[in-house]
Amino acid sequence: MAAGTGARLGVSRARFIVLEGVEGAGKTTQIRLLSAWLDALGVEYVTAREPGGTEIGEAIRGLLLAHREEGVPDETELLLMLAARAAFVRRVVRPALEAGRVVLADRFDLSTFAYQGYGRGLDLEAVARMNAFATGGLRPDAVLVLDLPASAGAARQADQGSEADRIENEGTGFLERVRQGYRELVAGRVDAHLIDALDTPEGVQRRLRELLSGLFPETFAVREGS
Ligand code: Z5A
Repeated sequence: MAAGTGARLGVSRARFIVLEGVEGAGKTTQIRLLSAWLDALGVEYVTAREPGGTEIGEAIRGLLLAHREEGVPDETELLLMLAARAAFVRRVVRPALEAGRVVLADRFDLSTFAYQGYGRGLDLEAVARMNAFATGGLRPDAVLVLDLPASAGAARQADQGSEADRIENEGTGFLERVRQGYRELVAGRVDAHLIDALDTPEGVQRRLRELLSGLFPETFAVREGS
């Protein structure tokens, strides 16, 4: 059975919200804008990225994203992502939800299904079983998938001048499989929502706020004076 998030544990405003999408979709930008909104609403929150968010998770991130001459077997990549996630859930997400805070996460389990499942071609059912072990069954309250063609995301990253990491370096064929994977995954999950990320940052942010206020008014509705 899925373990409870803050809301199910009786902490009314705690919600686990995940931003997803291909590189350059705007997750970091939107989390920054959502943070400003939550500040204005007086909602307590934490933000974190995956892989990462903990000391061990950040060390694993370094292992995963560095370029390697001999390559990284797909199974090794999957297990490292999940090893980082196990620490992330236990050290960051659960404590924050239990303290009544909103968690805004830059990636979670949909990334694993999209990248290691659709992108690498690993068996989706096996990925789901291993992911459930790593998370202890914890599921997000909402997954907001910023959708845009992989080539558009890569172009944004190139404009930014940042060097491609090992996974980004797989090229647009791989990243387009990931993008299509996200679209199929959203269609099969009630907690996931597809958002057009080709809109302006402000337009995307408007849509995210509308969505969250509609889904969880007790957490995200505007209160008097905020
Ligand atoms: N990965 C995996 O394989 N399996 C897993 O289970 C997990 C992860 C958890 C982590 O990278 C890598 O790990 C990732 C997936 C893999 N590899 N890839 N690809 P990451 O999450 O740290 O980084 P990223 O997602 O690849 O890139 P990013 O820099 O975090 O992208 P972003 O946060 O989505 O975008 P951004 O930084 O907000 O914006 C990028 C640029 O676009 C920037 O210049 C913005 O100003 C601009 N931007 C943002 N929004 C807009 C709009 N709306 N219009 C125009 N320009 C915009």
